[in-house]
Amino acid sequence: MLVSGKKFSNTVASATNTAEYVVARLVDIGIDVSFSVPGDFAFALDHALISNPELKNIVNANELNASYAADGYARVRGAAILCTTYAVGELSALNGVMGSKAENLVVFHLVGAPNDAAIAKRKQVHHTLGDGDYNQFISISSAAACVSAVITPDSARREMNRVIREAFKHRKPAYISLSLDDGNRPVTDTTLDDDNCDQIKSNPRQLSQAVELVLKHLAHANKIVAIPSIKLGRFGITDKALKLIEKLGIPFVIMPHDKSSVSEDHPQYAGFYAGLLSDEGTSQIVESADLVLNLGDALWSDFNTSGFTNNLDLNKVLNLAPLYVEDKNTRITNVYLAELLDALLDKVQAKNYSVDYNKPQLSRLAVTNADLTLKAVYNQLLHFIAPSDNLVVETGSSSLNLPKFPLPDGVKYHNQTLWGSIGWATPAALGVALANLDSRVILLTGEGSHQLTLNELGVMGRYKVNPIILCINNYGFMVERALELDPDPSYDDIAQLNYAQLPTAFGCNNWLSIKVTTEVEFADALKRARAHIDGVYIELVTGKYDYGSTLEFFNSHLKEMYGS
Ligand SMILES: Cc1ncc(C[n+]2csc(CCOP(=O)(O)OP(=O)(O)O)c2C)c(N)n1
Ligand SMILES: [Mg+2]
Repeated sequence: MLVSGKKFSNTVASATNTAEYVVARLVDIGIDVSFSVPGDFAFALDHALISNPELKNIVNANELNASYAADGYARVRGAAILCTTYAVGELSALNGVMGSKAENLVVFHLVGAPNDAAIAKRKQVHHTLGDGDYNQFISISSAAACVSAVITPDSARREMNRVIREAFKHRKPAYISLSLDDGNRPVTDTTLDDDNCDQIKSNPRQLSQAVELVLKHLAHANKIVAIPSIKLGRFGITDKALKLIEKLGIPFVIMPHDKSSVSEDHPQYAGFYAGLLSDEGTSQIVESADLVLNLGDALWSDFNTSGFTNNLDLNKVLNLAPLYVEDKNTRITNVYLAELLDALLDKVQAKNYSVDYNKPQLSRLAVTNADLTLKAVYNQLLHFIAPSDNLVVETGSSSLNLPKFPLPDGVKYHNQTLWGSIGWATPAALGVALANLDSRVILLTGEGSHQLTLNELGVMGRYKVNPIILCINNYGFMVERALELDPDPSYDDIAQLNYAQLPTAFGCNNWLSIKVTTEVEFADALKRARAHIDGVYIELVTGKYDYGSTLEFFNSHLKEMYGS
């Protein structure tokens, strides 16, 4: 199954037109929520979204929010539907869709286009530049996808087979354009629907070369350390990779972007690996290994390596990427990691290499009447999180400070570590919540980021989503203040809103909304939050220059951070 948590249904059978067919194909792979902003050129698609009996359509506050919400949903369920209108809608969504591309998420971006007759006659219709050129927006939007199609009634089945297969092969967004009049016409394409679009096959010869290469590396190494990547989850193969780690009997470490891919309570866990910010002893464990097994193409990016302060000889790395295998000399393509892991699981011998690592324990700080500090916020939050929670963390001081802390087993951590577009987390929390109705979503956001997309609160209220939102109000863009050479530039000051009043203003009925300024007030608010069944909004007032030690570290390593 392509998408988790849902049975294969057959809504394609009742599709009466091409728009309904396109939507039904996506519903039938297990997607049960769509995120959208309607528009006249998209009416056929919009109708299809609300008429499919298995689909709940969410009307977002704007297209960028919709794209972030789709991204959040896809993180949990494996794929999402985003629907926007021609040009003005689709272009607004593109930052979010591009983020999904960077973060390996399948988002089907459906866009309603003007009527074919208008396009053929190069008419000057709205949402165009008036120049009769109807290709430019398709080419811009396609750049945020790994596959794109202009669907027509006589290509719909063939093209949907192709689009779904490619999107799942790469685990990246797909762009689907459908004109208003074609959307309302019945499908005439007689190609058979391919219900096994996720059955991606390796090239057998290259797969056996890859197996040989990996076995050769394993045979020549004794000290082997694995690094499981977040992409394992995206490709639905975390369990297989963990089985390999267990069968080999080798330690594994986790980098910031890959946080919560595998439990930090696993007996073979050997720590948080992030350059000079690594757990004590973990850098030594990784960097002194004979072989580092990169499972799923974990990135050696700026934030994964704490500003490139790791000291790992990359020649020792064997990268088992989702679609290829690479060592310092060779890259073998057309190898699908799911199949490679299966083959390796049959063949590898235990290495039984163990290391000394003591997981840092998070002591509980005493709660006093003192003004709230970031340190107290993290400490209380980390003791508050329950194993079934989904923690959505925004870019900014939150995402730089938080990954270093151990998380309870079972907590799912979501962050846009590579793309890092502020504003993502608030709508993404909506998407994560709708994807996972049994879990409580905790959103940790800075107030500056929140300002970009906070109108999505109204959507949360409308659809009765009940996150616990922690909005840190530190009087501006603190992460930037911390990274500036100029200590206090005025561009990091932002409008001061009455954050705790937002849920009421946005119509979030029965939400608990509290502004806290001291440690004890925060502790009390958290207690009430867990017991409150509707949404909770806590504004946390912390100091304007209260950075946290991680940011101080980044500040003192700015040169490395920017790659020089
Ligand atoms: C879309 C976008 N615009 C600008 C930035 C640059 N940027 C990164 S973090 C940040 C400030 C975040 O401030 P806030 O959310 O208040 O968090 P704080 O660091 O203050 O806790 C900015 C402006 C970005 N990453 N993405
Ligand atoms: Mg801030």
